[in-house]
Amino acid sequence: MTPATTPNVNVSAAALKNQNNLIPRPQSRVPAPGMFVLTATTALQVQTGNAELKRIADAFAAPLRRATGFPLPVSLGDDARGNFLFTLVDDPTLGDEGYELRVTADGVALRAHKPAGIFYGTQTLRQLLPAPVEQATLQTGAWDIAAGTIRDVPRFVWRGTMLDIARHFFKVQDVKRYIDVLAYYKLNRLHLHLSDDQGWRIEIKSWDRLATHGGSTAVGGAPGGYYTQDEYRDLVNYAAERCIQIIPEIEMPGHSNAALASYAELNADETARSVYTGTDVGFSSLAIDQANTYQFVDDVIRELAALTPAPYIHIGGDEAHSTPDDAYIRFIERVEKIVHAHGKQMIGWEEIARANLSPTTLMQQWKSDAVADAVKRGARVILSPASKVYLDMKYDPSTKLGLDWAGIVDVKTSYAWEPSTEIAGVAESDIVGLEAPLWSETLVTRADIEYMAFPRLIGIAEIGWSPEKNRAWDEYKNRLASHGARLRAMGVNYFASPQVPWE
Ligand code: IFG
Repeated sequence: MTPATTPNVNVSAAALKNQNNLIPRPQSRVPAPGMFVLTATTALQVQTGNAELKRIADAFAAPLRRATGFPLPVSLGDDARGNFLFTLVDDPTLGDEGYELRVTADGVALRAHKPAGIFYGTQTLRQLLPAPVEQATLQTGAWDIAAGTIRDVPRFVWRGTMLDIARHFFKVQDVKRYIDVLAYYKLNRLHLHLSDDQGWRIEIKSWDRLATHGGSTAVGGAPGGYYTQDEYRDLVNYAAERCIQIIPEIEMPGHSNAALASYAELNADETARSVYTGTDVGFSSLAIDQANTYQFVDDVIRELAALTPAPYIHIGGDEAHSTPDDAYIRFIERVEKIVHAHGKQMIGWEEIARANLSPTTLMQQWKSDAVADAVKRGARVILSPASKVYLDMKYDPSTKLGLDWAGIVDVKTSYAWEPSTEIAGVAESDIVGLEAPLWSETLVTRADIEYMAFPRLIGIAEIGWSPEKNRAWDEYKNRLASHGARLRAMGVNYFASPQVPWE
């Protein structure tokens, strides 16, 4: 039996292929001869005393045990006893999310400056293993990992997607499954659109009718629903364990019919609006010059801030067609002060750029270059160009789900664009990152969410994480093609776009 350290152990073609098909593409990857083979004696080891690393290692090992049938014990210790070593090192060049992964025939060494880097290294390890590793049942293997060194650091800090919970409501369990796939592709922000004209989806204890009445229905009269604060905390914690920050959005002053239907006194004419199940936009507005409007905003922001570990709260601000311009600007500037008073920074859709705001407020670009002015005043931007990354846009005219007001967004369109040149006057240094909104006017089930999100969101995750240089659709589409087997193994209802040579 040749000793396992023989350097010229052949690497299996499958292992090499997996190493070539990673998404997001790593910043640097140097293959080496040989491979590490997972076996019944493989043991994982976490440096002593780091509970978060132990949790990440356990979360990585659990699905591997299920698919391989191997015990894969996780122990604490600093010697090199285990052949899977997870350690934190003092290497600031790896930043908060970067990692270095070294694979040899003898073992795997995963190092990072922060725990999130170890988490992201384990997502890469999952992709280095064959697709059946993602199955929930025992598979035959073999479980080869090609040798080599990967050093990987993300390009943008903000790599996200938005899920519209307001037009249609989605249960915690559905959102958790969605989070699983987002984390697998190293996305780290999930913006939840929690209120709109058609629904209010988060319990606010000081204004309880917002959820109980404002959350009672949905577009087309579909069942309503809302998250209790405990359910919301559970979602926030689930996401945080997968290095995803939940960013809550409460829409104001427009897109506010659900609130105006819940409390008569919030309306200028003291008359509660009816709940709304259509899909028009721009017809609602909070009463800008009423004192109780700001009590409402303050109470909602206070309770939401207490539920939000992330440093940001999103206050919407888009399509306030029923709010006079000067009143809108006064309102946005006053709300920013309320958000700051509750210890959070503010995010708003691009329309808020008209107001005079703190440079810490993030502008979310979606359909114009309005943010270019704000950038001159020091604002930073989240890019969400509707014509590129609105996941509710149809893939092609025959797509049953979705809309097409921003055009048809096929898989290539959502990948073949470059953030640093997307908006004139908005350079790389002005961009905190990108986010792909998925509006749910036409989506009812988790399968609908997955169909519209995948595979486009996978390419967007690559744009957010991978280096700009050499990024090209003709190369990427072949890597994406190999992920069909992974998505199928995870049970994801993705759209098998004819633009991709799926395997
Ligand atoms: N624009 C509206 C959304 C939604 C969307 C559907 C923004 C910021 C069209 N506002 O996108 O509420 O209706 O594609």
